[in-house]
Amino acid sequence: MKLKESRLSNEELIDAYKMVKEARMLDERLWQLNRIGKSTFNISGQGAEVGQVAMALAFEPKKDYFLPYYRDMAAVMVWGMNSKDILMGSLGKEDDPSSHGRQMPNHYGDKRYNIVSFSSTVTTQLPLATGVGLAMQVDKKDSIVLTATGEGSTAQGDFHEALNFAGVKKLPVVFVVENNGYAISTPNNEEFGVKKLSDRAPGYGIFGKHIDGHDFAETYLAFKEAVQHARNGEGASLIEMVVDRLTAHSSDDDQRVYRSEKEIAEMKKHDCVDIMEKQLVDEKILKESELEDIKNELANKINQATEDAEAMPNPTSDQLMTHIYEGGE
Ligand SMILES: Cc1ncc(C[n+]2csc(CCOP(=O)(O)OP(=O)(O)O)c2C)c(N)n1
Ligand SMILES: [Mg+2]
Repeated sequence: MKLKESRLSNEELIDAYKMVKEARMLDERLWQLNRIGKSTFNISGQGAEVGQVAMALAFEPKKDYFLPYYRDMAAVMVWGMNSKDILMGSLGKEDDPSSHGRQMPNHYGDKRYNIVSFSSTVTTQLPLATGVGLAMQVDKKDSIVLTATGEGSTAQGDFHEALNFAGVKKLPVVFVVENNGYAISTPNNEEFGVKKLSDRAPGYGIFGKHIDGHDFAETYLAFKEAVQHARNGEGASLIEMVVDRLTAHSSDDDQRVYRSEKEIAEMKKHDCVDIMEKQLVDEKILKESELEDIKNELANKINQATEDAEAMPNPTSDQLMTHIYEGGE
């Protein structure tokens, strides 16, 4: 679909693109920091930024809740976190809003924006999201809940428990499965027996949709529909969003061991960021030179955020047990 079919204004589309590009460039910086030994780990959303930004823009950050997973950097940035916040998490700084440097990098959480912290144990955020949805329903609040996971994680029992209960209670929860083709080295054909994961939605009595996360407008409109559904009291949704994983699973593996050179090269030919840039130019929303200006602006912004984050204090050993439990010192 054309970007303009999203019915967003040119200004809104340019802002969306800036978020996509900032997330991409920030992730590249996180890889550099890892490779020079300044951060311990990185797990990337490269290849999912367009889908994530389109998805998050369909919600009302601060009012709505988000229970993300580790690849959701672009989405948490739409929700309110900035580059310095993310960098402080990766560098384990005391002022890291996710966990004051106690969690692994990429484990996003931010009370200011209703982003709920999560565990490394995959899929555990889904039953929690169902619980937040139940709280919203019981308290008669208008807030709705977004939660995300990978497709491999749908094999966990938590997935079934969360969707079943959300279906029974008609809870205002939007479940997104970011299908990037792999669970570490395990490909889709060894992960599930259905054609599309969204085909499972009717089994839970909820709304389901399969979308291409490279297509900004299609993604935005699908999430708008799911959001409307939840706000109308019609219950939960399961959206399967097809994305790519342009990098290895994490900074600790090399995907060339389990994916062919040809497959990786083909995937890189349809990089979602390149697709969005081409659409912006083709639809005469931005000129090539303006894309270049945005890139330079963002490079300065990320350099400044890196400098600022590196200058922040590290946690000290006498604070080891603080920020671990709610109400703890
Ligand atoms: C319960 C559990 N089992 C295994 C792991 C190890 N693990 C971490 S990420 C991952 C792959 C998840 O794949 P997918 O759900 O497709 O998400 P992706 O990383 O591809 O985005 C695995 C197996 C874990 N963290 N938790
Ligand atoms: Mg996956």
